[in-house]
Amino acid sequence: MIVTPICEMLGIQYPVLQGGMAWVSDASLASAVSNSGGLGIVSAMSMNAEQLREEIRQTRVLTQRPFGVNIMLMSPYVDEVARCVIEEEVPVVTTGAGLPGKFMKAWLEAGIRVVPVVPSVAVAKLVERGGACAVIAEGGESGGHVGEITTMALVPQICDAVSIPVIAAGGIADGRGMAAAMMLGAVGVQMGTRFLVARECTIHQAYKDRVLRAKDIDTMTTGKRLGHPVRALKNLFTQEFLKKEYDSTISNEELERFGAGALRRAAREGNEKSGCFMAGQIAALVNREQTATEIIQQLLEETQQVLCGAMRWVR
Ligand code: TUI
Repeated sequence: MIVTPICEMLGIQYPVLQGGMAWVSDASLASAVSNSGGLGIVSAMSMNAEQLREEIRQTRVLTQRPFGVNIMLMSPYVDEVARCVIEEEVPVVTTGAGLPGKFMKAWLEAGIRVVPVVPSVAVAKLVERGGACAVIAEGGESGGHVGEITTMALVPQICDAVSIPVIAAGGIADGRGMAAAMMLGAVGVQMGTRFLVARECTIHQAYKDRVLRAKDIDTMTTGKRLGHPVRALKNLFTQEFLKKEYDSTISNEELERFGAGALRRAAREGNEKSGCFMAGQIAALVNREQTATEIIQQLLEETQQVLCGAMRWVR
């Protein structure tokens, strides 16, 4: 058994969170992870308040256990979904791609536990002062919108800088990664890429197949020029995007337009040419479709084994 302070804080059995992935993290995946003892998270990214409300209610039909909602702060619907999580009495909110300051007071007054994703020490300190109960330190190995610093460098620095619990994310997909994160001071992990291939994950099979086949050097980041680099599996889309990114005759607006809808095309349509298959650098380690329960059980067994063997070289 691995029990850490975030288990009690979030009302979960195991210190494992499922990343809130746009067009991916729906009621099916989130409820499966929560039913397996982790914290399932519904992504509000691609939804307006009405759609999110429906997804939250569906999650509640499928699980009695706590779950979270991830609010992508760059979402055009951010204000209405921020209100929706209060109305629906969502127990945990994670945030990404920005600073949650504007919403903190209302969420805390509603009794919501807020756990922001942070890419740097400065942002971690800021959200701690703002009332976050924990932070998710996400390294640049992650899929999707990424910061600069690697998990290995980021987690211990954030652990030193804040006194709230730190959850590690980015490049973690098995017990070795989870044990390593705990050695760096984290008291839990968040995984996205590993849960992409969960049986209960409803994305197109072509997306899962691409993750299952991925090799170590198969991801890349694009979009640095726009201020929000995104890591995804290399394909025709990322190649074309990169070409346009380095072409100074193409405006930022044009580049944004080219990227719009690409994640939906990957996740819902499995479009190999014009889809953006966001995934982390650890995709190469993910080579088996499993249920959420199998993923979490295996992860914890491996972590326990690694942690118990940690004295091996100590004389
Ligand atoms: O948010 C993510 N990952 C994401 S969001 C997303 S949807 C998207 N689609 C197209 C373009 C851009 C996004 C796909 N993947 N992870 C959490 C995360 N948060 N990573 C980095 C940050 C972050 C960055 C800056 C958090 C706070 C922050 O504050 C500083 C500031 O300047 O806002």
